[in-house]
Amino acid sequence: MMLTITSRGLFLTALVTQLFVSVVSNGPAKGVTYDGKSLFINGRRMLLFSGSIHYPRCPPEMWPNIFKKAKEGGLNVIQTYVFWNIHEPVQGQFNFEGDYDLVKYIKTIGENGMYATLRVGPFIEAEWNYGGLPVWLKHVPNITFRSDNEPFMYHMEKFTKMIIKKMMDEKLFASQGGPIILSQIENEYNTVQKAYKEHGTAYVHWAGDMAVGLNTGVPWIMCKQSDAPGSVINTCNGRNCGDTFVGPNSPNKPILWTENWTAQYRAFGDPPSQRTAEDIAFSIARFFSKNGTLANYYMYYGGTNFGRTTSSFITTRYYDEAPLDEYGLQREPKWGHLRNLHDALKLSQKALLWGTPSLQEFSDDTEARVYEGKGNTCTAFLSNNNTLLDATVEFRGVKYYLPPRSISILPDCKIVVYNSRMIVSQHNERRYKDSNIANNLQWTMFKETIPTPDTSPLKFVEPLEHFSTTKDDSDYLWFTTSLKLDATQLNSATGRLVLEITSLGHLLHAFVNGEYIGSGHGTLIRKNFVFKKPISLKPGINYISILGATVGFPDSGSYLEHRVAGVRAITLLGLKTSPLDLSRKGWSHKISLDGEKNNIFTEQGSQKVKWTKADKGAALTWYKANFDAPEGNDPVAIQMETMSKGMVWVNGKSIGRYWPSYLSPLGNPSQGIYHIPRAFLKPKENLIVVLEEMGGKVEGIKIQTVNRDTICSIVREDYPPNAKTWRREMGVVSTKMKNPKPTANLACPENKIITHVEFASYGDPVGECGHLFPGNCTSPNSQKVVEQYCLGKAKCAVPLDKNIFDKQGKLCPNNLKTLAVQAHCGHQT
Ligand SMILES: *C1O[C@H](CO)[C@@H](O)[C@H](O)[C@H]1NC(C)=O
Ligand SMILES: *[C@@H]1O[C@H](CO)[C@@H](O)[C@H](O)[C@H]1NC(C)=O
Ligand SMILES: *[C@@H]1O[C@H](CO)[C@@H](O)[C@H](O)[C@H]1NC(C)=O
Ligand SMILES: *[C@@H]1O[C@H](CO)[C@@H](O)[C@H](O)[C@H]1NC(C)=O
Ligand SMILES: *[C@@H]1O[C@H](CO)[C@@H](O)[C@H](O)[C@H]1NC(C)=O
Repeated sequence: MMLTITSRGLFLTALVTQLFVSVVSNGPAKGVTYDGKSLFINGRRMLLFSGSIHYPRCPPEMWPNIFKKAKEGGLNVIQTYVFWNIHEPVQGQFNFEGDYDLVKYIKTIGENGMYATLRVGPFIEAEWNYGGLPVWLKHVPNITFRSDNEPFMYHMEKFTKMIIKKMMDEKLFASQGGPIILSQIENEYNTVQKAYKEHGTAYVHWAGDMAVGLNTGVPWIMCKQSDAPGSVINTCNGRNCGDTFVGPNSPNKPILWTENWTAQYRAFGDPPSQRTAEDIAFSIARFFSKNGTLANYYMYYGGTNFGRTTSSFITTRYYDEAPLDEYGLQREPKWGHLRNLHDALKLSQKALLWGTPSLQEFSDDTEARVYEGKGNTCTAFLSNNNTLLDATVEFRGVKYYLPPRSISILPDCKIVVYNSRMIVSQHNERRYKDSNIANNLQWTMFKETIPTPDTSPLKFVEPLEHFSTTKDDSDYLWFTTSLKLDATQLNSATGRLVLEITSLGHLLHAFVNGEYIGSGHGTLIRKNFVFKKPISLKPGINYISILGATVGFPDSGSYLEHRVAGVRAITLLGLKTSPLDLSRKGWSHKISLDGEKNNIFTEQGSQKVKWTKADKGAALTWYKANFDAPEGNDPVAIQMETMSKGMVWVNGKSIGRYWPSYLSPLGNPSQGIYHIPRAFLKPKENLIVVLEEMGGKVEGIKIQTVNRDTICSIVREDYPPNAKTWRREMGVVSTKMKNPKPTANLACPENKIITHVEFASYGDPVGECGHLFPGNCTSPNSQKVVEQYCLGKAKCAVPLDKNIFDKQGKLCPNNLKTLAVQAHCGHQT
């Protein structure tokens, strides 16, 4: 996982750029250099606002729109990892096409006027299968990953060189006129270095030297690497780099934040995680107030872990809580509040990049961080670090109010254009709607045959280790054996017979004589588990068939090449001679399911098996149906909550693993709804195939469209006007507004207009978008005024003006007034 926040990096809009033409250049005209203050990109200091977006986590059809929204959000850098295992799935066989077209991805970033950071790794962690390392690497003789081990270094260097050459051949580095301004070698190595002792130190220095030797003309970075060698810049990853980062290991290296986590990635079994817009804004502002010049949001858009690409137990949806949600829709107020922050920092960039910092402390919790430079440039950050109490501070003769744990930005040391706690950007709520035309699903089914030792080719005394046996060709590995019992043994049983299976992870489904008897699974933290279930056996031969499954290879920690999973020990309890250890009884193995081998999720493969009308939900069953693309252009999702665990394919492409039966401690599925990119769909007759491992109600599956058409604004009288309304000219910050006041700004997504005003209250309303309520005083004309400003419009700005809502000033006169509006967007009819 990486979250990078770059402070002091500003993406210059055309307007701001003009103001900076006169700025002295301090580096070479081409390429990237740095000093202790900032990077120089093509000779210019810049503040850089960066966001992580990963190419394999969204189809290429979505890239341009995602980049456009990132740019509108104020980003000027896109950061991506390079995913070795998708590019070289089989040793020596490369794939850089289609979804994996890295060159096209970097070019598209450049075409959108943004820079790129390339995190080559090639170990990347990233909640990605095996941390990005190809599984074949595990089978290279004598290999030790991420250590000064000849086989590992050989393959790592070879891949790194190939990627760098590919980029250089296409002239993609800034030194060649391209968009790449930084590259990263290795990833958070400090977290495992100790485990490798002196081999770790030798390795990480070798890696840095090897990378630098490739002469890309742009700096290399190492995140979380306090002893980054030579010219390699060590950077911070985390939540609050403004306070936790001790700084680079040389005064000549700038302060860069390569991962600031916009939320937390989620594993199956986790409750929802959220990091508020206010909290992220606070830590980003803090970072820029303390000499930071580049911050990266990890993730700015998370997207989807399609197919089997996640690491162990990670959900299919990735960082849905990011400013752009899984569907690429703006999550508000996060997206807008951070855009406003970037605007405020851009207004301050001259002072931040060329000014001299100073600190004025007012109290234990409050302080001013000021940057002053030539020609009276001055920018101040006023901060209140107390999480409970607000504060008023006097700065240069003026009193400023600061809500709890908040930072105000004064680009001219006078006017507050932004406060991290006062959200003036719009809010919204995501809603799902069942599609009218896509839900006429006529399901048919195909049941997997439960194998016996006769039909399982791989024989061994005891169960084989799961990862090494499947080599990740499939999640699934069958373990089968037979057990002969005579009537006397059964009759003398002391009670019920119980099958006990110890597993090293991640999941198993047990069958006795072809009958499903139950499942068990581990967790992200504790992958091993014990499965125990009463069973019935008959005199004569009994078959025990265990389907072991993994949910992604591990991605973190040391010695990844030695991790193990799968069925370990099998015991039968309850016989008179009990317990009966079956672990060394002779086990036969079969890799993957018949349906997988036949690719029955494709149009062609589906014809290889016989499908019958679906009946009620048995374990290990494939289902198939056709559907037409849902109406309109909104993104498409599939509601899977009536199913248990498995995978879904649409037109032969896997949209990922689903596992709604794994409930979080709150009693809800960690993920019940899954994304089907529109790019996977044709207008008619789309083939959907579902593999269900444990049983579920297939008729409960619903195809939906997703929107954020419910938009809100919740602003209070004392909030600053939107940062966008301010200009900086000749060092003076000003606005065209006569009497600068906050406004309730609403804008519909896509080409929609406001069709209803669902809620409007000027007074003391409470709640959040989708759940707003009037308080004890509400101006009676609230609804009418807001409708006048907004109805039928694509966007509107309602002034928070007493003269409009409360001319007589009679409305609860002692309260600061809030204006809350909720509106619905739709297409013009
Ligand atoms: C990113 O921001 C969050 C929210 O304040 C903070 O908790 C986290 O520590 C930051 N990450 C780093 C690497 O500092
Ligand atoms: C692996 O290591 C062993 C012991 O060091 C050595 O004898 C063997 O030749 C090595 N194999 C390869 C393929 O390098
Ligand atoms: C910022 O940089 C200045 C000048 O290099 C230094 O004096 C100051 O201590 C730095 N502030 C922080 C918070 O690192
Ligand atoms: C700010 O407050 C947080 C939470 O109370 C605390 O952990 C941190 O040390 C404080 N930072 C400063 C600079 O006072
Ligand atoms: C309205 O007044 C009641 C009673 O004084 C109070 O408990 C409640 O918190 C008030 N509601 C709001 C939204 O201020």
